[in-house]
Amino acid sequence: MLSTHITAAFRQHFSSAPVLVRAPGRVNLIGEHTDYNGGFVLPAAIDKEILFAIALNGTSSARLYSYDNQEHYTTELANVQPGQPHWANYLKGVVAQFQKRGVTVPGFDCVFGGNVPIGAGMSSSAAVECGLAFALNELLGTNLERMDLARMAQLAEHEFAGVQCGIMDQFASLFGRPRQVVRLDCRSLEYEYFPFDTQACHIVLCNSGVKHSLASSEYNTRRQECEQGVSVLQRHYPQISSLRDVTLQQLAAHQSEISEVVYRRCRYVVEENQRVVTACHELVAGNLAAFGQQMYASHAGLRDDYEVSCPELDVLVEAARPLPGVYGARMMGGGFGGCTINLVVPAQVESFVAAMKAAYQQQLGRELETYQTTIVGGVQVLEPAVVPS
Ligand code: GAF
Repeated sequence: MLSTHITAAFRQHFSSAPVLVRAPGRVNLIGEHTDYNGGFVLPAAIDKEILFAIALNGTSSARLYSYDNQEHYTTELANVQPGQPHWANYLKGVVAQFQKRGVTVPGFDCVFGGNVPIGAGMSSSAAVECGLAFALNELLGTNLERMDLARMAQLAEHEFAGVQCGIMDQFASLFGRPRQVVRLDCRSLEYEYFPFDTQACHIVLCNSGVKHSLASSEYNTRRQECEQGVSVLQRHYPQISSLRDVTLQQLAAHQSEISEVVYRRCRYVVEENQRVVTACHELVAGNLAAFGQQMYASHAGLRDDYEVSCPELDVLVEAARPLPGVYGARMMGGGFGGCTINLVVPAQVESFVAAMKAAYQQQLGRELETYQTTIVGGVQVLEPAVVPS
């Protein structure tokens, strides 16, 4: 069991009894690239997780150990800075957020590791950030609210990983509830849970195995393009603060003032927000087929207008579409690789997985990894595993 391994590794590398914290990755059913546009998302925390064992160490350093990389990293807490791309940046970024809030972070030891696949669009980085933020909050007794921790984890990603992400991933990791998806209004930060029974409708992720190195820079570019669109529209509609406020009619009325690319980016976001709202109605009505149609439309927008898909993801969505028992499929997360998310009738999951693996092999000569996920609760403290000494 993962908790036994992480606790044992902590015992091996450090002393004292650690606090154990579990932080999940996430799926997002619909609402992609809407979070940083003040819009809606519909994520859930999943049974892929990062575990942390953490304890104060009486020094002035954070002594970190990545179980998955079998690698140590030590940083002086008086001088926490982002460095070259490295796993420690996500952790240092969180420490820096506590310090920015005036919290003195004393020396601590931390072992972390898990099974959220990296670069697969399941938010392994948010799980790392949220896990440490939650663990430090416990350890230091800072009593910060979960939403504060989500914001701090998001800022860690901005300032120490260089990705100007929205708040969806950190929110999902911290606010997940078993067997429920959650619609978040990313502007007001109000949220509503909706039941989602993964016994009745399976969530199957198909990992393209692709991770394009341009993903972070293209992500930041998309964000800037959306902001450009907003600034043009604000000249006409001063009340607009984000694409969330824009209608397709307003956008169309000022198309000539916006570059063709920026126009398409904005159109996608405006339509995607509407799709989340519609999809939630379908979910409440129990109409998964109609929900799935919104997913296909989301993928088309991400591919054609937002241009964050890639050939491998497109192959996976098109391969899924005609298969029996598939309600819907789309790329998930930031894009340029990672996974597609597929909603599949339970009785058809086995044949779905076999057909998808065959199609991916046949069309692209690549092995396909798939995961059936269940929806779990958000970040929590676990009972430390009992490890024989
Ligand atoms: C990444 C980001 F981290 C999220 O904030 C979100 O924008 C997502 O891409 C796209 O919906 O996961």
